[in-house]
Amino acid sequence: MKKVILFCLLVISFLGIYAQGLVNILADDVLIREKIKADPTIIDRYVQYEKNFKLLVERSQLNLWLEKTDTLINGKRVIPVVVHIIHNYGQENISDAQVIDAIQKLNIDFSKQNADTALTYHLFKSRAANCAIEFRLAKKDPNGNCTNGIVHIYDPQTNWAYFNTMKQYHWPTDKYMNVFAVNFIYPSGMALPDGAFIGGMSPFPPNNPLSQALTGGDADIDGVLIRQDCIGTIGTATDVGGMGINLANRTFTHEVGHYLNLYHPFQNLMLGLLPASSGCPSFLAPNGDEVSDTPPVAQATQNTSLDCYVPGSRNTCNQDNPDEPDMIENYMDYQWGYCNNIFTNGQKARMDAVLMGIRRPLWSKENLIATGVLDQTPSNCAPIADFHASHYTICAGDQITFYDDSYNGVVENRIWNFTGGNPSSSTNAVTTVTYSTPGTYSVTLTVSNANGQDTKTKTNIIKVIDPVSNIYAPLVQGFENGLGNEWSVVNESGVGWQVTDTASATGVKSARIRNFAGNQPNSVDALISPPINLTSLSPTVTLKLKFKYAYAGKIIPGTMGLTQNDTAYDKMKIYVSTTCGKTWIVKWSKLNEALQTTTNPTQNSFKPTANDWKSDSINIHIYLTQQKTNFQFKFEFLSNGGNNIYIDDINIDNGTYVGMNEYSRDLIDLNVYPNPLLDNSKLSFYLPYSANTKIEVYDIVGNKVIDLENRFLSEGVYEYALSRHYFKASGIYYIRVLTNEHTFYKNLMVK
Ligand SMILES: [Ca+2]
Ligand SMILES: [Ca+2]
Ligand SMILES: [Ca+2]
Ligand SMILES: [Ca+2]
Ligand SMILES: [Zn+2]
Repeated sequence: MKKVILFCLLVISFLGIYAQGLVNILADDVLIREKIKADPTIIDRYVQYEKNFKLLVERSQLNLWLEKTDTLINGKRVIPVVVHIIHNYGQENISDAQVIDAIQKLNIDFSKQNADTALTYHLFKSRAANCAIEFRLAKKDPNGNCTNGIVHIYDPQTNWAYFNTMKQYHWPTDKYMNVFAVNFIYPSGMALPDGAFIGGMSPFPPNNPLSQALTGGDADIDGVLIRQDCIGTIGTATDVGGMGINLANRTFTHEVGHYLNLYHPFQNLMLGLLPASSGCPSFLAPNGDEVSDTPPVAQATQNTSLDCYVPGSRNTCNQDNPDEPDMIENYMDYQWGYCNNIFTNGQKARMDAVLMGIRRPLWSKENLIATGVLDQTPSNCAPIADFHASHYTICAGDQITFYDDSYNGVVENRIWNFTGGNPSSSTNAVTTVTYSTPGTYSVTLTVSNANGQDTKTKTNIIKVIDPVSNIYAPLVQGFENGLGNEWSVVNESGVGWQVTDTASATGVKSARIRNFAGNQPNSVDALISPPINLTSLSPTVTLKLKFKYAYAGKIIPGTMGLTQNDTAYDKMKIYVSTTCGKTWIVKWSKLNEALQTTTNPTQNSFKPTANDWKSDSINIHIYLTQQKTNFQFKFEFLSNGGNNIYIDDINIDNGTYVGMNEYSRDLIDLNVYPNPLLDNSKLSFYLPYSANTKIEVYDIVGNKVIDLENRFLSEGVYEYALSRHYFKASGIYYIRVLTNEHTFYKNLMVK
């Protein structure tokens, strides 16, 4: 079954910002149309639902909801809130201060305390509603334990968050309004254009047939899903999508409007069956957003620059009577956040009705007690321990910095334990630790305050690697014998790199990610080589990382029309590291059609033919000239819900081989002293057997600059003068000692 989304998708295209000015890509209409096309009976259920719901609205307009006056707090209905911050220890792990700011701003908007009500068009000022709702962060969790209402959860799915995320982490939806702050909202079954993102989305109450169509009737999928930089007005919200501005400061207000059963003023569900959609009233679709004091709007009002439209300046529907301008400043329309400033009395009546109906348990007195929100003293809970490290693999002798990410209460006491590290313990929030011995190590953090303590141990998370690898080039990986123990696979979600016999460039096997199905868009897959010692190769011949790959895009018929030709393409990057995986440098990157090795994308699970394989290479000679003893590379694949990728015939070999297995450079004691070179420097070595021997000096690109020796030598010690004046230019040079059996190298610095 095709999965489709509707409701608020505030999609902002980065690409549009620089090329064509700021553009909102509107997904809603397309998505609603798709859903209704697939199941037109949604309309019947919707009409019936709205008919019943209107009865509740009428009752609330008669103030009959005051029967629950006992739970009004300062004249407001108080809704307990829990904010789940789903994060990957990056900036998306937003601060509690940003969440508290977001709740404050939400309360300002819902009680009409916002200063920009002054900007409301004069005709609409009298319709502006104080919604008399107050949101409060919960002080007790579902088990009655002390909470500050903000939960920080490590989960890489923050990069592809959707209904599953809400399902997985929600607290009881009849007790809390669940808010999920995430790094990236990625609806399953959908391909977003590169650079576009969704600001937030929120299902209507779970008894609304539109929500049911979406969630499959799962009442646990209920709450607000919002990008971490579209919630609140401080912290990451000041730099939405890296644009350096907060234009999404009302996304939270808008989404909570949906949560309380508000539609967009440009909504027109009935036309879902017709080719063109307009929010203007028609015989088939008279009701728009089901609110009478919001004038109808033909299409979402979208800013084309950072400026707001002048209030009262647009009138896209003339069927309204009297014909009023569009209420472009309504929170439920689509201008930038700072252009919006009003909920109407009609919208409030719908919110009142939903608070009398399905959402009534939230603000019942028993629930306010159960969630602790009647107690307004600042919470002081025991902290919950958590931490992350700057790096998880390093070379022996290198350092890692650890960060305390504990939450839920002030940390008054802290003790770290770093097995195998120096220091081996610490009480600082941020601590740098040196690891000297190769191995795998665990880290423990214990935090406490007067109300309790908590301990977090992460077992074997630190990998310390010998910087001199005993795996020597040449390296040939054709996957015919599997991956091999030394290789590692990172798989954030779904399917990962696996050896397959489905297709191959050479032999019968290759490595593949079966990305066509079962991989979450925006998740990362990596295939990482072991550290490779390059000193076994000669730098006289250029060294390249060679490989073959095969890839095609995926045609997704009948999707939302958000991507060109409805095709999803993915991204692959190749990185190298000479720091045992601590840091990586991108050497190769391809995405979209450029990654494709076929002429066309395909609707099927991609399986390459012989012609579909493409050869490529990356020049890595610099690492050979630098005599790196731990050269590593990784193939990283970023899924966009596209198709399968294959690699084969990975190869690090320049056809030379120093023969380290038998005679190492150490064995012949090949040495230059002083090095960097001075006028009295000498080259010396011990020749362990008698042989025809050449001694040559090469520059960094492999040009021979000096012939020092070319004759038969007996076993013994030899010494040659190597004066600075032999060399025209400063730089790195190589001495090559070549016998008929072996070649030995030594690098040389000339300053
Ligand atoms: Ca209306
Ligand atoms: Ca009008
Ligand atoms: Ca192969
Ligand atoms: Ca994966
Ligand atoms: Zn919306």
